[in-house]
Amino acid sequence: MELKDAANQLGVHYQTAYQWVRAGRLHAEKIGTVYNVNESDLRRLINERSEPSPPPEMMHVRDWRVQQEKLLNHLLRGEESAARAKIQRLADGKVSIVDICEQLLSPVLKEIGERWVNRTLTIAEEHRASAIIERSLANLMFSPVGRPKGVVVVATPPGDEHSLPSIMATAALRNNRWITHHLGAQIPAEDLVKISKDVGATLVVLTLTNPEAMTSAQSIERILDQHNIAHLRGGMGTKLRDLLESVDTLTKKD
Ligand code: B12
Repeated sequence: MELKDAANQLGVHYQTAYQWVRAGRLHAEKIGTVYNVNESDLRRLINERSEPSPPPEMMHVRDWRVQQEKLLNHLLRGEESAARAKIQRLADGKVSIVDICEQLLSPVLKEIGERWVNRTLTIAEEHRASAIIERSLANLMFSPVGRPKGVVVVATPPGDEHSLPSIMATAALRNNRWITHHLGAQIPAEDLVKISKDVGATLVVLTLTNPEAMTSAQSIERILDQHNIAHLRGGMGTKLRDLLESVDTLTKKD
């Protein structure tokens, strides 16, 4: 049959089928000015195309420092689309959320913190970068198939405005089959207790970045203890892998 008819059966434009012939993907014989395709070659390609496409290959990041520098530059210039595309590509390449946070986002945030302290970066520039990262993280949260392991509430104690670590903790937990209620920053203790009971939380995860909010964190922990609600706290420099391990250990005990 002629290539144009084969293209119809394949459901593609003639030019696409022609490209496939040129690339050797579809065998065709040129007779005069017309390409002819035989039935069995066409069937083979139709079958091949109906196979489910393989999952995307796992991306291997050769040098995180290069990635960090590129992301930092996008963030400093306020190039949101480019920054988000960069982070999303890693997630699409099956790089774990823990690696994305700890190998890429946290080091970049730390660099932003240094520049802010040295006054080579304004608060506005820091806020813009933090907000872009926050929006990128929202896209990386998914709930994988499989039985949920339990329910976790994630919050930041009053007095601490650093919301990003709690978003990272939420993303890591959610992607590891925990139903996660993310409350963000400045949550009063009594509200935290109420919502934790309402959702039947297995435990509460507190993130503490501002050391000045330590007393407030400890006071929340005492209140959670009074209500027999299990809790874990992570702070600056603690690792998401440890969080996931601790949470899993807690459930195994149940
Ligand atoms: C962005 C930022 C802000 C933003 C926050 C915006 C936002 N939406 O989050 C704003 C502008 C609000 C802010 C304010 C302040 N900030 Co600030 N901030 C930062 C900055 C640049 C990034 C913070 C961040 O997200 N870091 C990256 C995090 C994700 O990395 P991480 O800490 O290792 O986090 C891991 C753990 O938390 C772990 N984790 C999370 N949950 C759990 C749970 C468990 C159980 C476990 C095991 C682990 C775990 O996962 C994370 C990823 O691995 C840092 C610089 C830095 N070095 O981090 C300064 C920094 C934290 N800020 C600092 C300061 C001083 C302040 C202010 C006091 C400044 C001021 N004078 O007003 C205020 C405090 C306001 C308040 N009341 O809280 C200091 C803190 C220094 C200190 N240790 O005392 C830093 C380090 C800057 C610096 N170099 O001086 N900040």
